[in-house]
Amino acid sequence: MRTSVAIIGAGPAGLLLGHLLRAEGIACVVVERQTRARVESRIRAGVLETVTTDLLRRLGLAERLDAEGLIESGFNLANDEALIRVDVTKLTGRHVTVYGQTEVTRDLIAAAPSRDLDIVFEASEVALHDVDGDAPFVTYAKDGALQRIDADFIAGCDGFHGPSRKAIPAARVREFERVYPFGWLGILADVPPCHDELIYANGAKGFALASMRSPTRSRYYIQVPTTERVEDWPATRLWDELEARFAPLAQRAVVRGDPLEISIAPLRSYVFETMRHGRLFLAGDAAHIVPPTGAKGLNLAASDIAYLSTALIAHYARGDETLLTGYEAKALARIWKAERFSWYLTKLMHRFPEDGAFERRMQIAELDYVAQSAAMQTVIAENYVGLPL
Ligand code: RFL
Ligand code: PHB
Repeated sequence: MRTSVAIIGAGPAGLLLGHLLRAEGIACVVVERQTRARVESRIRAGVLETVTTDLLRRLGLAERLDAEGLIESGFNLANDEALIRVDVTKLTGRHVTVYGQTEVTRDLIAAAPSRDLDIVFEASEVALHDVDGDAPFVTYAKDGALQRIDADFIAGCDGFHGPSRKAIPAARVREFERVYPFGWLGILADVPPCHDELIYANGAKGFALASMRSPTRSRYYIQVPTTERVEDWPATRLWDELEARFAPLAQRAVVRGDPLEISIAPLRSYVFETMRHGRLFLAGDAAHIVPPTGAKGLNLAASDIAYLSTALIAHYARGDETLLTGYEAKALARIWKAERFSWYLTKLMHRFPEDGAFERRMQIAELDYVAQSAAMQTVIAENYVGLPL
């Protein structure tokens, strides 16, 4: 089979790119390792910047987002029992939207047939070939048969563990990484949230986050050592912990319910330079990871795709190569700023096992400063709503 752009991965990055290209009549195919059900049931991000919602709106795929998404005009940082509200709309004129990544993915997959976007699920042994030549191609196995897609370009949107990044020779690459000494233990449950806006709390027992998906669905996280296992955390233990953390901070009591999911996610900062090798372009988690503090991961995938789709469209519409040539520099400039903000907020809001009394006093002083300074709050707010494209 022959196409213009072979897209590897049906996460938010690959699906958005596929839709944006098809909207301009550019041929493309998305190749995904997992089943559709698996892709649609992954529970991840919850907070969307306008960069992300604007893309969905431009595609005419924001109907459910507009009906169900919660407009958030502020969020809270807590230092022990003191709540600091950051009024992002007052400070920036903008807002974020609470709408789960799961729902974004479902909306994009549901719309694929009517937009003539071909998604191949359950493709195994996906491999990239000749990415630095003139005729790159992708192979995969499906239902026992080997398939081949010849393309002008390959978009590696296959997340942190996919094969695309590995197709770039090590000699051309620089990697930057920080692994944090803790993870986030998360719970999702159909219970009303304890607060109308998110609370990122730095308490004596570490970080905790009260978030939500809707007025009837809550999402909570607590910081746990990387050695911890989900089996160590029956729901009752986790609810006890969340109640202790949020009772002094929240507008309402923490309501308990059967967990829809309990999981542990490790925290990492990671950037892979380069994002282009020949006719292969990387986007999203395939090229970078942020710790979830600040909710930048999905939104960075969306901004990469905003740049990459514009560049590919300019190539096909006008033979203009300048945006493709400039893709990496443009994407990395925004990525590094999101890396900085996620790292900053992670350091400010977590208890690091190696930290002593001095580092804790630094956190207290900084949070106290944030509480008193409109300038500091503006810096945090403009990063939280997302820096301009
Ligand atoms: P994804 O979503 O990982 O999608 C990549 C897709 O590629 C597929 N794939 C392959 N396909 C074909 N062949 C192969 N060999 C393949 N290998 C992998 C995968 O099955 C998948 O469908 O990357 P993308 O599109 O770049 O999107 C990035 C976001 O998903 C990610 O940044 C965020 O979810 C990160 N993240 C969070 N971000 C936030 O902003 N807020 C959060 O609360 C938040 N929570 C999370 C997260 C990521 C998590 N991970 C990665 C485990 C919680 C978790 C648990
Ligand atoms: C979530 O609701 O899952 C969420 C919200 C904010 C974050 C991370 C995760 O910073």
